[in-house]
Amino acid sequence: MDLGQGIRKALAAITGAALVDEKAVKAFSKDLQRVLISNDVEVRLVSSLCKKIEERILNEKFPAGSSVREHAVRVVYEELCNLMGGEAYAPTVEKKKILLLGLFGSGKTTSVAKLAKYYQSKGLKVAAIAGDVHRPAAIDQLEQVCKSVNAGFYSDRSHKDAARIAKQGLETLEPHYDVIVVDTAGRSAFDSELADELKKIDQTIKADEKFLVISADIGQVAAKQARQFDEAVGLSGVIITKMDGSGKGGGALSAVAASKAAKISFIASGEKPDAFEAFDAKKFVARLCGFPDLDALLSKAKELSTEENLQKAMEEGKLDYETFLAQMKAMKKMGPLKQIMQMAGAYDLPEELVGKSEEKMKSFEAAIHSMTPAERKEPKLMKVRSRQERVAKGAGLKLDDIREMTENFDRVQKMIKGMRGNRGFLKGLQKMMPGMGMK
Ligand SMILES: Nc1nc2c(ncn2[C@@H]2O[C@H](COP(=O)(O)OP(=O)(O)OP(=O)(O)O)[C@@H](O)[C@H]2O)c(=O)[nH]1
Ligand SMILES: [Mg+2]
Repeated sequence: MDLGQGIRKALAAITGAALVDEKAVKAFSKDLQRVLISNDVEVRLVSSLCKKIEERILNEKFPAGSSVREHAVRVVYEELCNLMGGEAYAPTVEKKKILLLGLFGSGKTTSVAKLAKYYQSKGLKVAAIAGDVHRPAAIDQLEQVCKSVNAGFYSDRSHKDAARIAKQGLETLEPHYDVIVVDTAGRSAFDSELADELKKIDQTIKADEKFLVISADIGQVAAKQARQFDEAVGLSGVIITKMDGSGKGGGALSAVAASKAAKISFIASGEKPDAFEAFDAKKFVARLCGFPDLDALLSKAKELSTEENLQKAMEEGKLDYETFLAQMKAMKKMGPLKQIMQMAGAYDLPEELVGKSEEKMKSFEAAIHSMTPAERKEPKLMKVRSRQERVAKGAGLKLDDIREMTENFDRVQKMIKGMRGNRGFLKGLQKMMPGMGMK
């Protein structure tokens, strides 16, 4: 089971219980243990976490005016945040040299594109140097990656001295670019040869950031890797990739956090360059628990779309047919809709709602254009059969199409309301997520 799904299911023992008593808390704790262990979180971390959660829920005083349910959820949320590393990483936006390290196939080269997009979105110019000299194909791969995101690229296929290439690359690129990422060769296991090569590159280029790239699917072993690389070259952060495909992401994150070798800087949850974000344990856990991360959603929406209506609808938690249309259009533009919805905390969204085809969108659009301004503003009106018939006729559609649209509308509206309606839960999160517009 997906970690978030498991946690939300376990949480139901508390949020859905008639009485949050010792029995309910113990039942929750047991479920949570099972979920975390199946996500490869280290057993000792799990048992101390669960003990602490039980202890705090049952014994800690909570503010008057809040319910024991809210208190319990807050405790779970806080303790999971601690497990996943606590503080958020805020990458500095300035000129810098980044060295990427990691074992074979961990996602280094792919992460170059992601980092490039990330820093480009902050207004910096990014280029990469091909420091993986052992495989010619690796140089081609990086060149392609750079092209795909409009990043600068440097390689030298005439020799295999990675440190020298990195140095020459820097001299060539530094006058023209702000952020320079050096991709390096992986190895199947950490050894002294790899450590020496990385040390040499690092001494030559004097990297400002050294990111170890780790695939989430190694789970808790990530801690050992982080320690080894940190001892060898000194890490400034860890990038955990493949959070999407792995059932061990929680294990990897918590192990790296517990190792104290380095902070988790970024997480990647897909192959595409934009499936990447600076790691913030609070946001991550909020999402796992099913709290909407409207903040991330809004900033993503802002980045990708100028549809102000969408933001307004999200901010106000209110939807009419105009905002609905704008929202659907914006979502199409944003690409992988599911990911966006997941960012909004709507993890378990029915597929048919998120995967609307272009054709369907067009017919919805035609229908909305056939509505009167009053109908657009007052969605209730569209429940009336005679209105549905008129709109269907006007838009050249069947009555069923209109029904489908109104049903979809209701679901999206319900979802937005749900995301914002749970004020009890959200009160405590307000401070953490400014910009949610909660009162
Ligand atoms: N699903 C998923 N796949 C990823 C992610 N990051 C990387 N991959 C895939 O993992 C594979 C290896 O990625 P690379 O970036 O080539 O890894 P590398 O560390 O450069 O590998 P070497 O250079 O061989 O050491 C590729 O097929 C990527 O598309 C991710 O976050 N999610
Ligand atoms: Mg590579």
